[in-house]
Amino acid sequence: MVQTVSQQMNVETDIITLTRFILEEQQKFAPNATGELSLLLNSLQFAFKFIAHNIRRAELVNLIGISGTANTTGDVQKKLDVIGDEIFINAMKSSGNVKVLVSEEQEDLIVFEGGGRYAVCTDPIDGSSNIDAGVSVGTIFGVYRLRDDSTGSIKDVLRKGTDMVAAGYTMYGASAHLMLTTGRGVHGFTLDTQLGEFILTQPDLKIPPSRAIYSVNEGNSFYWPEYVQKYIAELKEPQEELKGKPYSARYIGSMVADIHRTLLYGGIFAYPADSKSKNGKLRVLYECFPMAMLMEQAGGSAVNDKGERILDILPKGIHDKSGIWLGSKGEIDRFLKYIP
Ligand code: AHM
Ligand code: MG
Repeated sequence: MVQTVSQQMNVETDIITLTRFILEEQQKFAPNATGELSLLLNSLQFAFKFIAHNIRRAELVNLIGISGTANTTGDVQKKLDVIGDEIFINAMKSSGNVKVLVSEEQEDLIVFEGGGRYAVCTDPIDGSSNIDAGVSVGTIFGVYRLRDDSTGSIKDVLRKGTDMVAAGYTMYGASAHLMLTTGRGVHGFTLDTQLGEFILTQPDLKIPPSRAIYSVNEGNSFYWPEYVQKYIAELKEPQEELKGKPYSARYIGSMVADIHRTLLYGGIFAYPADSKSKNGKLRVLYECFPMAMLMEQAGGSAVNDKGERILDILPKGIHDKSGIWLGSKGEIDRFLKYIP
C-alpha cells in the first residue's frame, strides 16, 4: 500500500484541539445554542494556559515564596496562588460570559458588571503547599448556568452539584492535563506547549471498576470515626482476591494529582470528616463538586461520610466543606458497607 507523506513522516495532521472539540460538541449536541458556553470554555482554556506558563517559569522569576497575605481559610498564600487567582478573575471578567465567580482565594463571591449567563466556581491553584517541591498542582472548576430570572447572586451557586453544566480540572506538571466534562463523559486533553493548544489525548475516559489502591492522609486517622478506621485497616489486611496481598497506599497530598491517578488507575481517594467537628477539609463548590461530576461521568462514584451522593449536597455557604470518598465503584461500594 502506498503511504501518504504524513504517514511516511509519522506526522498526525488531523488532531482534535480543545477548541475544535468544543465547537464540534456544540454543533452535534446543541446546534441552536448561542455559543456562550463554548466561548466561556475558551476563556477557561486561556486561563489554564496562562497559569501553566507562570508555573513553568516560577522558578526562573523567583515567584516562589510567601507573599505575606492570608486567604479566607487562614492558609498562607503563595505568590502563585495570588497570580493564579488574578489570572482567573481577569479571564472570566473579560470573557463576557461569566456573571458570578467564586474563588477559593476570595472571601466573597464576585458579580461582574455586564457579564453573561454563567457562574464559575474555582480553586485557581489547588495543592499549592506542594509547589516548592515541584509536585503537580491544579486548577479545579465547576460551571453553572444562571437561574432563569437571575441577575447574578449567591443563589446561582448555592445549588446542588447536579445543576452544573460543566466541570473539570487542569493539572500542571511536566505537561498540563485538562480533564473536562460537559455531562457527556470525561475527555482528557494535553497541552502541547509548542503548538499552544490542548490536544484530545484521552477521549471518553472511564475509571477502572476496581483497583486495590487507597489514597488518604493517614496522619489524621486518630480523628476518624471508628467505621472509617475499620475500613482502612481492613484494606491493609491480606485480600483473598489479591492472592493474599493488601491494598497499596498512594497519597500525594495534592487533590488534583491524587484524583488524576485515581481516574486513570482506579482505587479510592478520601478526605474524611473528623469525628469531632464532623467537618471535612475539602470545599464543596470548587473541590468536591467538580471532582464528583468527573468521577460519575467516568463511571465511578462520589459520596460523603454518610454515603450520600456528593452531587446532591445543597451548600449553605460558598466555602462550605464536606468529607468525601470518591473513585472506582468497587471500592466505594465496599466503603458503603462499613457505614453504621
Ligand atoms: P488547599 O486548597 O489549601 O491547597 O488544600 C487542598 C489540598 C488538596 O489538594 C489535598 O487533597 C489536601 O489539601 C491535602 O490535605 P492534607 O495536607 O491535610 O492531607
Ligand atoms: Mg487551594
